[in-house]
Amino acid sequence: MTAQDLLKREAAARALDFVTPGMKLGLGTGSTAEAFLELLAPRVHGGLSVDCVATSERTAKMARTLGIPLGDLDALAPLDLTVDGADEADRDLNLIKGGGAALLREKIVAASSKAMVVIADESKLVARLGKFPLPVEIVAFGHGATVSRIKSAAASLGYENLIVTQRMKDGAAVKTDSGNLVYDCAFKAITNAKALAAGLSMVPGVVEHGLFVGIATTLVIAHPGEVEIIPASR
Ligand code: A5P
Repeated sequence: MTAQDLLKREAAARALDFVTPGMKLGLGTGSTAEAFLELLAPRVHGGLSVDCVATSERTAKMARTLGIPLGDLDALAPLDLTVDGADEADRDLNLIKGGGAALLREKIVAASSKAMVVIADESKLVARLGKFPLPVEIVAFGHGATVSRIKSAAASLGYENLIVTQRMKDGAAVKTDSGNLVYDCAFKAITNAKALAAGLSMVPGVVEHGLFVGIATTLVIAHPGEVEIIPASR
């Protein structure tokens, strides 16, 4: 296990303190969220009663393998808590998510939860979002035209000449669990996450973007020798 993996596990372990019996839980996607699942499973087998909703097919598969009970969001919402990772987080609890292409379901589940605890190693904590290219989920129909309008919307907010790259894997377009495409937008430095989130949401063809603004309630950041808890100030 690398030093970074150990930090992810420490953040995941600390998030277990937020879980109480009877909770309805959203399960995030990605390696840090998977560390949380691995730690949650023995608690469940030890008698902790929770009803969970997965944010991706990948997470659902792992939860089933680990024997964590899964349910349907429509039946369980509102959830008490979602625990998920992030690609970047700032101290105002704005996030970039979607590195694992699960941003749409992650945002639906988190928005359907009373609380969202974000777990990450310290490399994810940034002074300003944007170094990690922002994932945007786009409908396949007219996706080239949609990308042009994303660039125009970005330019109108001061992000000129935005580089937008379609996410590919093994020579094929990446498709999300909902069958859409993913484009990664190299903003480099996002000066106003709320304004950009609103601007991107206005573009027809954009299903969802990976900016999470006003959704996370607690950041759990693992540093070597210390786990930092950053609550939302709102
Ligand atoms: C999945 O789509 C993402 O939002 C993940 O939460 C994010 O990429 C963090 O993943 P890691 O925990 O693997 O870094």
